[in-house]
Amino acid sequence: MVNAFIGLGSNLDNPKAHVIKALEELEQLPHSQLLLASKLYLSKPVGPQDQDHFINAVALVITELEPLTLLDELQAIEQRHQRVRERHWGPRTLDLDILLFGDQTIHHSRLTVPHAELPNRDFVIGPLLELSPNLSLPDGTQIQELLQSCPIDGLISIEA
Ligand code: A4P
Ligand code: MG
Repeated sequence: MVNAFIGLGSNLDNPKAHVIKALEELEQLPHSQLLLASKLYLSKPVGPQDQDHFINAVALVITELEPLTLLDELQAIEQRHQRVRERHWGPRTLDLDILLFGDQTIHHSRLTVPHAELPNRDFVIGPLLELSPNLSLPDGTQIQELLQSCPIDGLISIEA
């Protein structure tokens, strides 16, 4: 069993509802249990600025799935939310990213773990710290330390 942190993001078509629904779907992941979910956060878009703010959250699941099988499951959930891939870092109904998979480092054509952008995104670091203040990356970096190079900027926690 491995603890996996999953990032959720949406900025299209009632983003809050997409994220709440996705958290419910994470409860149904096979061979897994949803342990914790962060608050929902309103965040400024990273990437193209001509798009709406995002709703972001992070979930902690404990799973027996292999990392690529977990990715398949998450992509199936994205598909159910009519996820269409348009612009890189552009608007989306639902984005599910594997942020951390235990203390594993994975370099696969379909999967990079820790998520490559984790250290640069306050909307990931903030909820990770909410769930697990002493969390560290596989290389030993404390998540807390990431705040020095990526301070929280305009991240607002909202009522679910
Ligand atoms: N992939 C590789 N590693 C992973 C991983 N750790 N978790 C591959 C999930 N997928 C991973 O992803 C493309 C491919 O990445 C997948 O097929 C998978 O095999 P995608 O989400 O379809 O593509 P994308 O959106 O073009 O790029 P990317 O880099 O995944 O975008 P991100 O990093 O997900 O960023 N601003 C705010 N405020 N909040 C956001 O949530 N999100 C994005 C998208 C941009 N700006 C944002 C937010
Ligand atoms: Mg993604």
